[in-house]
Amino acid sequence: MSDHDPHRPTGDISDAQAFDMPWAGQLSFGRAQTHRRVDEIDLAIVGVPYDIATTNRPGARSGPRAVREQSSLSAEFSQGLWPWDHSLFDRHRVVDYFDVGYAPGDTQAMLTNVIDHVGLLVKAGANVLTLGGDHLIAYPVLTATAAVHGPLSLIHFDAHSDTWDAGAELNHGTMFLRAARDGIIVPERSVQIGMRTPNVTHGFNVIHADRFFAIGIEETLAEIHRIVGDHRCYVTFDIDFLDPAYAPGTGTPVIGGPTTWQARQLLWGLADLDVVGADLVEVAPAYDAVTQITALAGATLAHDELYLLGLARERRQAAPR
Ligand SMILES: [Mn+2]
Repeated sequence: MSDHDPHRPTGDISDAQAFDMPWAGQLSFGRAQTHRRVDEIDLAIVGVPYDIATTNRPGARSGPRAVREQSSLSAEFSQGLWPWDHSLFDRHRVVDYFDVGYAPGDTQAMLTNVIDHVGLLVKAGANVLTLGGDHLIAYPVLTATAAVHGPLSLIHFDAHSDTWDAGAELNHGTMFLRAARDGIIVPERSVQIGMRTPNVTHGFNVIHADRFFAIGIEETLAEIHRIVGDHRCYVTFDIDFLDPAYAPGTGTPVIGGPTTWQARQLLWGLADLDVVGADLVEVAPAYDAVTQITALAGATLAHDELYLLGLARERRQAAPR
């Protein structure tokens, strides 16, 4: 990618990204450039290293860094991520905005800071891919995104529906019911895929894992399209959607889930939808295999999500509405 003479540094740190060496170089998503000039960003990657809303084992605070590290593999080829036919980096200003901070232990600060930073980016016209963090981080991201784009369809991949009714309790299993009650997502136009835990649907369209396996990828995609249509949507991907054989490094694993190949097929099938925001959450590297398969799955699926954002962005620019 970089064709300058490495023995003659230009003064820019991007010289040192070692593009041909996936095991080295800068720790930004896909070796994207890093800055916070919100007016100069098309696709932003934002990390939220927060995990104190977990209901089982914590550790997703280390997710953004682990996913970024493995993203040097998903972004290894200058032609783009297979099987997409282009590199996002050639067509968009892809920028890693890095992490949103908060005082450790202060959930309210995390919520406020994510709304502020994602709000700045979305208002400036960027589309944001957020790396979690536990799934609660999707709630402030949705709040900031819906403030600009209006109430959203949620396309939700997970082993859990995260619509648990626990009154005022806000944790990584309750926030989508809260978001629905806030009016920032529209349950009737939303679809949840992969559930293999008890749940009350609360008006959401739910494709449990057993039904997904029964009807297959094509019919699942058709159903998603029937439900979402041309409504603006947000894709949220909990890595525990995958079977723990493919993603052991997560806080609340549930056996009997889909494969990484099935997950990628599903994301590829969303390429014609009006996706305005996305996240990849719940990668907890401390429980990952030494092979880092969970983080690699997370990086690759997040990269697929970035393509959804890029393609939808190009269509909106070609035909504004
Ligand atoms: Mn989950």
